[in-house]
Amino acid sequence: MNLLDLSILNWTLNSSQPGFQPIPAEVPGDNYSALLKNGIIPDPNLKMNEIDVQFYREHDWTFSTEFEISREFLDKRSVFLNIDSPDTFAVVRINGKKAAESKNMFRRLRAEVKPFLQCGKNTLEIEFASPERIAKELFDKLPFPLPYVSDNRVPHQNLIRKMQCASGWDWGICLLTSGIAGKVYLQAVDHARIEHVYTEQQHVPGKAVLKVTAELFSDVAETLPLTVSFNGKTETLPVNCSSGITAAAVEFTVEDPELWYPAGYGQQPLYDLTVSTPEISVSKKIGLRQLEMDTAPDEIGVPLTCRVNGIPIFAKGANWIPVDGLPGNFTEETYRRLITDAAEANMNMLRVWGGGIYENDVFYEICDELGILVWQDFMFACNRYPVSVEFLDEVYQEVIYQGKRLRDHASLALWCGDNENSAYINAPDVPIRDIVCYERLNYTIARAIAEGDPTRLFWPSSPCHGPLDFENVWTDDTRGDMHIWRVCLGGADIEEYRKMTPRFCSEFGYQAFPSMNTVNRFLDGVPARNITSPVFEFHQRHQKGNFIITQTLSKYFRYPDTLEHFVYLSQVQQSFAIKTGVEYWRSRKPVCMGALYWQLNDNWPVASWSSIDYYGNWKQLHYQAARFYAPIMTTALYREGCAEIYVSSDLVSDASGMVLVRCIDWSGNTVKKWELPFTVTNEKAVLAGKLDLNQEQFDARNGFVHLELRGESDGKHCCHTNELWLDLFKNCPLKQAHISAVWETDPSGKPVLVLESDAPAFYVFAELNGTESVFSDNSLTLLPGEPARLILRSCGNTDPEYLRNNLVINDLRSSYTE
Ligand code: BMA
Repeated sequence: MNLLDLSILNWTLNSSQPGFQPIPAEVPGDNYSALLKNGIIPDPNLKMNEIDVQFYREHDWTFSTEFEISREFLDKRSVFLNIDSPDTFAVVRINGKKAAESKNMFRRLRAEVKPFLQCGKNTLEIEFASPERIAKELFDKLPFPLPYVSDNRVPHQNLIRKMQCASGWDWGICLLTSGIAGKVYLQAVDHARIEHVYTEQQHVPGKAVLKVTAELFSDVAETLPLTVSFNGKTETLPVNCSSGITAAAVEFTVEDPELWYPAGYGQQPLYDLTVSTPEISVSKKIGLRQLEMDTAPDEIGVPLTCRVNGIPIFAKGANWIPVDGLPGNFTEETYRRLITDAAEANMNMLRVWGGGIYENDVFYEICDELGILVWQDFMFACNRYPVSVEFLDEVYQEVIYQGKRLRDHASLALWCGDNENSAYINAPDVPIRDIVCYERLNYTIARAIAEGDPTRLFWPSSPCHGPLDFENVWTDDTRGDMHIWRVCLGGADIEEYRKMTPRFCSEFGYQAFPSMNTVNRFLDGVPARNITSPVFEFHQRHQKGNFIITQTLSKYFRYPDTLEHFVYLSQVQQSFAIKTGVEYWRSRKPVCMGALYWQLNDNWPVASWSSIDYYGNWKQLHYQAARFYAPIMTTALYREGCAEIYVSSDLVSDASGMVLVRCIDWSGNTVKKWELPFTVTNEKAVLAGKLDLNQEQFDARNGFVHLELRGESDGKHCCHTNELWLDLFKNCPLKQAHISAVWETDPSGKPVLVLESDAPAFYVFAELNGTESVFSDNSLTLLPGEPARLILRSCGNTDPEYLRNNLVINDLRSSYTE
């Protein structure tokens, strides 16, 4: 045994806080998770408990453990300590002596520690200095002040390499944790160790060549055999290591490779790769594909189109933030649940946003497996950053490390310099020094990633138009990627989304409350029934968040009559807003080739832009996303009394069929219908027809328009349904529907909810009171005589009586009184 996994040991946590008694802790894990588990602090996610736990961040924290070392282990030539993601200012002591240190959560600590070890019992202490104190010390030494984003509750976190949203964000809890977020082990070797394994792919028709590079570290000159296995072939080569890093490479040719595709475009075959020295082995799964981001200027400006194996991909997805306020809760189970939820909503891309973390390996492994492309930001967000030689060197090392760590993931589509930093330097009052500083940092990142992963596009910033092109990024929709915040935060109407066609929209969002179950959980017994009560406002982190929700509600909807309906309607509104943007941009394909809404998930229970709340409930938006991101979609635009019907397809093969367009009155009778034939390719959306509703004297007083697409592609049936509203929701004389709900069981034993309505009912939403639940479909339009069957996909309680007694069904008309 030459590997000692330190995470399986018993660890103790101590603090510089006077009188603190050591407690058991977990590694990987963090101080707050340990305090919570030991009953010392209340759950910071509930009520306003977050306030009471803040002072812990002022202290230093020491994780310690003891372990036995055998003579055989110690007799090896080298013993190195590995700590992935030490968070953040760590000093490692072995048997009381300082053995290593680290100051960057985004790097791996690796250090030779043999001189500090002894045969038999050893002690290991990892002491983390208060990130608040260190940031303040760094600030005091700055040659000129650097402002930080106002959402950060702890100042100067832009000066340290720690998850930026740990100090709070406009959706985030502030928990400035200390701990270890990744693997911790000791490894003893007689020969060189493997530092990195990475690959590069070359494709010609019918053939792929994979170059595998291993970087070995040795403290002496030596020769050792390196064995590389790929696709059933094994090569062994002698490597002449010099002292330090030596790179060795070997190539494999794969005839007729099974290519990897993003979800919706093909399968995700993964080939096994193993690289071994006689002592250490590294395994990876490799997806063979040709991926490029097309940014070649065109007649409009600059596109940003992802092509995989030559196929242009319309990127459909959302922004990803850290899954929890506590790194101790970054579990594989949560990653799998959320990425599967993304895939189930027909997404094919997630953007790992720059205020969080370079995600854990398992995140990218699941994305490879499910075909979810990753837009990877470097971890800089909404801030100005230092440009001292020391800071830039730290960044340089971080970027190379992350490049080499992540580049083999088939899902990884591009690297992006930061989130919105470039947009911040473009304000009219920004000093020239800030611009120079920004460009220095951005250039450092660009140079480092060219070394760590030269195989992908480096996109300087999100949003930007391209290298050194940051002008008018909020308004110019002809070049590169955009963040569109003038709807929601800027107060513009939802229809504003249709006044722009971004080439790629990497952020746009709308706020909503989390589900009532989540609200009840965070209230935790507080008898608040009002969104302006302190505890509600506490679980809203954007200054104008609740104001925007209520203001827009009164613009578009009849004001809801209860708290439950308020929460419900906020989700209807959110889903309507995002649907409006996405459907319009898809109808403009290929001018627009990507829509990633802000944001997929939450890191605590909060009102936010997310489509899945902290406890896993899908908001209406997530169910609607499955529809507006469907592989083939029909949508309608209402202009000057006419309905323009579009079809947009991301199916690889051409599709054809017809769209049945019906004018339906508020009682559910079809008063007029058309059948519009269409043929559509993956290349371009089409207009299937333009219908003059004025001529039919049909408007919102009479009813609404229903679209039903039926077609065929590659011998397979495809379908999609949608509606067109002819006025604001509040101006439509909806009929009160009676919705019947019956529970049945499907052949596999899963509960199925059958819903039927006697009049058109909109945004029909089923939930279970008291338990998180996810259905196969939800947020429905029910037409009389057309029942819907919803499979209960997951729920903490499936007891038939519980299901019967706790079903809550809302629909648009029931959310208000006349
Ligand atoms: C975007 C993001 C985040 C922020 C969100 C909502 O710009 O990059 O910084 O949380 O807006 O305001």
